[in-house]
Amino acid sequence: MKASSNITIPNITEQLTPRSSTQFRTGFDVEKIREDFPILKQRVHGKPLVYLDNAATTQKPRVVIEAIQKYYTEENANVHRGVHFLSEKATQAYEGARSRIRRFINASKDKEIIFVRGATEGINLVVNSYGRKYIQPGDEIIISAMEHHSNIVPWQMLCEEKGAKLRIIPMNDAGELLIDEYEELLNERTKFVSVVQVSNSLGTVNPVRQIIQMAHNYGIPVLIDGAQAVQHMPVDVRDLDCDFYVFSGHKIFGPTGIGILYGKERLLEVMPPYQGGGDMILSVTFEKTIYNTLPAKFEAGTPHIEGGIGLGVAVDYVSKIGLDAIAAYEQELLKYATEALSEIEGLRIIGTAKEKASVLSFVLEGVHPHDMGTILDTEGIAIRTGHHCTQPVMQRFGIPATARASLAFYNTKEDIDALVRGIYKVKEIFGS
Ligand code: 7TS
Repeated sequence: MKASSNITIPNITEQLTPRSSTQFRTGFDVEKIREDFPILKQRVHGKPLVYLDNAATTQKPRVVIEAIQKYYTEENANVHRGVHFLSEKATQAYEGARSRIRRFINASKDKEIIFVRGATEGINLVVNSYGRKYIQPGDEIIISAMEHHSNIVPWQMLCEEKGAKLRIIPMNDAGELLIDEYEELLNERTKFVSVVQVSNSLGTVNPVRQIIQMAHNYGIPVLIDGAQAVQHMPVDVRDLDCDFYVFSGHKIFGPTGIGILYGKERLLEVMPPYQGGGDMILSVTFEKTIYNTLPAKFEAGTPHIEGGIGLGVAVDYVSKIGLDAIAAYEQELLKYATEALSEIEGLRIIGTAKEKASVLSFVLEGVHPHDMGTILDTEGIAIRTGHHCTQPVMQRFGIPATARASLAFYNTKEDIDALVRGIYKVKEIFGS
């Protein structure tokens, strides 16, 4: 670390105070919302916690924590099995959560909602079930240049096994997909399209409706990775007309280890099971097994019961605040943060698409992002640094890593001010 003592730090408190005192137009009561999240009251290294790592995982509101506690205090039993009182209660709570999640993304039937461990498992399920059944040698699968590794590696593994080919939709320097190039990639060999809705490392919101429509013109099914979308904007799978949609519970204020695969019924019906075991069968003999109907066919073994229940409560919590209100507030916060960061000399924002969610990746001249993250941590500020499981994005921008501040609706302008002050401290230490 190169320390320097003769650097002048602009008086950022002075600079930022007028902005901080301005109310956002949306009139979002963020202080009231923060009351719902006990962890946000913590101090870290003696400083108030400023949590800006929401793309990695979000914090949990009290209603979710209490639902999990209630489950273990009053309802715990295995589901779909017992005739006894508690098993009935647990089953009702778990299946009730499935309905809440179905409503949340506007799927038409509960059986189109498959509980999985997270976005990663949702994609792996589709690859291993649909992909292994329908992808043939010479086929092509299209993904984009900004996919998370979880939407690259499973497809690569499938392509290797099947002798199929992965084609990549490129992006421009702002981090926007080149839709004309996508059109060029689509042809009669294309058998699947799998694209992220919101990039976790750039923040880009992709025009997935158009991407889906274009694939459907060729009769090609589309999976949308919504891991960074559902917590920021309203998602309606029927309006999108996607064939599959995945997201992770822990990124939408729910528990870890639970996520959702939505699939159109007619596709899920023709797909073979992903895993074998209890619950996914109707009958078993040593000669033959008859598989269960949807959604059980894809849910082998005892599920993450309290995870599903917690996720159901989380999506209801988010719906009550309203995704439109959340999106409007976060857009104002994003604008404020983008302007504040852009004023810092030597700082370059990576990901400057016109349509963005509240994710800010950046690099600072002369400072490795890891050093930045470590110093910010001493100020109580949590960001993520690294390649964010999107190494091809880093390669595209010619950088090894970024620092990333990712915002949720409980973040405030004061959080952004703290981040800016922290970055000036980093600059002071590094003399950059
Ligand atoms: N897809 C996207 C777009 C993601 O951002 C992530 C996780 C995943 C899939 C995988 O989700 P999981 O819950 O199954 O692991 N993204 C990040 C991130 O940006 N920082 O930590 C995890």
